[in-house]
Amino acid sequence: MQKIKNIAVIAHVDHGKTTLVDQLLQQSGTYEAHQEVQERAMDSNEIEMERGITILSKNTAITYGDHKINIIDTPGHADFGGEVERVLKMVDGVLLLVDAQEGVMPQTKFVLKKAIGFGLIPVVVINKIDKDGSDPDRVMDEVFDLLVALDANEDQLEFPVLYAAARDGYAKHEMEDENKDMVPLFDAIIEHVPYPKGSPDNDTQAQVFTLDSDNFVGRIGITRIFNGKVKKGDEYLLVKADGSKSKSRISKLIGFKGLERIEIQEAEAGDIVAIAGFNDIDVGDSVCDKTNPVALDPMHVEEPTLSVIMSVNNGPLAGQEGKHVTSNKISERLEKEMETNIAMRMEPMGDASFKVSGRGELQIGILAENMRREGFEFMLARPEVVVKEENGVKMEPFEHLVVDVPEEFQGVAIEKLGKRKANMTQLTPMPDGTVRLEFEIPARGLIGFRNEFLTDTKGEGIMNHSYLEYRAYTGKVESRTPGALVSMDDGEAVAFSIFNLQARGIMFISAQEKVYSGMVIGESARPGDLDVNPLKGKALTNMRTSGTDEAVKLVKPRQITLESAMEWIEDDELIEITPLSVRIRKKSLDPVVRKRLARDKKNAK
Ligand SMILES: Nc1nc2c(ncn2[C@@H]2O[C@H](COP(=O)(O)OP(=O)(O)OP(=O)(O)O)[C@@H](O)[C@H]2O)c(=O)[nH]1
Ligand SMILES: [Mg+2]
Repeated sequence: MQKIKNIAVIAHVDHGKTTLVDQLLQQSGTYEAHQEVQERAMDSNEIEMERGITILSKNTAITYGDHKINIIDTPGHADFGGEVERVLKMVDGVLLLVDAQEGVMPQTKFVLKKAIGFGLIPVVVINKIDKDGSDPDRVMDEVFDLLVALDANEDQLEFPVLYAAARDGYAKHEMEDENKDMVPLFDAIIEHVPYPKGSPDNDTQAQVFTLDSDNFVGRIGITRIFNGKVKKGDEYLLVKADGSKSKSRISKLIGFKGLERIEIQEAEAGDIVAIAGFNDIDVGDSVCDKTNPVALDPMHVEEPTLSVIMSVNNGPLAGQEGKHVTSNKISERLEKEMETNIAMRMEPMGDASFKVSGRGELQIGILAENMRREGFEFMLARPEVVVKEENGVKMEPFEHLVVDVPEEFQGVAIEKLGKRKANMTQLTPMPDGTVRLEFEIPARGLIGFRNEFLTDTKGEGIMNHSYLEYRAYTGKVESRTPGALVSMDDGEAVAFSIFNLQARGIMFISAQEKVYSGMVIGESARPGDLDVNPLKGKALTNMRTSGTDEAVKLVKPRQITLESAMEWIEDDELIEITPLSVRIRKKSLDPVVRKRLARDKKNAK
């Protein structure tokens, strides 16, 4: 029987997980001599490469001595925490990376809490020790305190520690050690990560934790085999979370080796392999022996905390830039997403609209970004938190928030967060002259906060948050104060009018851009919306010198991105998203209707 170790690499965002996996792949000699490999090779999808972050967890396998090590690289951003949760059950150990300067951050807590809950003993890797500001001793203390706070058991508190610079390719047991490679880390994995339990002689039990597809064989389930064997050509029973069963033959069995996939004939308990042949295979399904099927527990991940209404674009420019624009197409696409993305939900709302729920704005934003790249066109409303009722009490999600700010911005950060119902739990002066402030805050208070925070701290503030728990609803939190500049006409924006409107606020559009009545073309300098005309040409009395229009000096408009728009909009606004454009508009395009709604709202107060 092959000797196998299964590990997941977990950490807060950017602490170096994917870079570490690069080095493990390289130094284990998994690549062929001539193979050309990109940096952060596991971040293989388009948006991951563009943004330099991991979004989907992915697995690879290396050989080290006589061991096979299956490694799952996970995302560190809080919005993709569901990815971490679903893989933790598939492994027998974790590498917990912590940045030697930043130390324990919100997502470090979230992922470590989950790992401790599964009874795993972390191999702690204090990473980036090459950084000037690094303080490995302090960070090591923080990790220990965190484990104590998480009620880790005695074995878990005995966790092994390594000090590493993943980018430079070394890890060591003590800071003083001189070695220049990853051998100490490989050895720590072999020594401290337990061998898989289960036996190849038992009846087959495997569970799917990721879906994939292959042009030739269709849907593929990447599975961890807990017991027995899986053989190509043999028949197995697929048991779904709802208990329904179906029999199929494995048409293709795929093993992992570095970045490659290889066809294999058979695999056994402890290993991670991809299985083809089951048409409706889903994440969480069990692949079982057909005569004695014993399904594994379905997978649980934390429920979504944020939702957004997605609807068919019905504005005046609808259908001009997108390929898939109908409610049917959008519905199909969302259903497909929910099959693989177990941390998200979708619910048809009637009126060609759907409620899409996830862990945060980035997670929903990435789905929307993927859809626009695929040719979809649609609208998004303002994100709302998912409110629940427990024993008659209205509950809302809370987040653990850490902000790092230069000392002079401490006051404004505390004041602004106070208005958003944040409760400060800790204030720590950091060695580099910044202050670390920790808060517990209703997730609602964070919607739209990032922009304001960056402005207030002149771009020097850093904020990080991750899900804490549901608590009693806290009442109204403050939101955007500036109003919108709303176009009152349809047509192409004229440079001369934009020039004049610049005095009223920050423009979102450039000259010649298409606008329509009810479209938001800028942020007003004052509270309250303002209807403006971006189409007004130059007054006739002006001298007509040729090229004067170009002479008009226009400030560069604020770039509206999908995510900045999600942060910015209010309840009465929508984002219009097409493969080419992101526009903001009023929900009701008719100015008369808007006036009436505004008056009703005022009267209601
Ligand atoms: N100075 C220094 N930088 C490092 C080290 N390891 C990684 N980095 C850098 O840290 C950044 C983030 O690295 P990634 O490997 O993408 O981090 P990650 O944890 O996979 O990030 P997510 O998957 O998005 O959570 C990159 O710019 C790396 O080059 C290190 O040992 N020292
Ligand atoms: Mg990564």
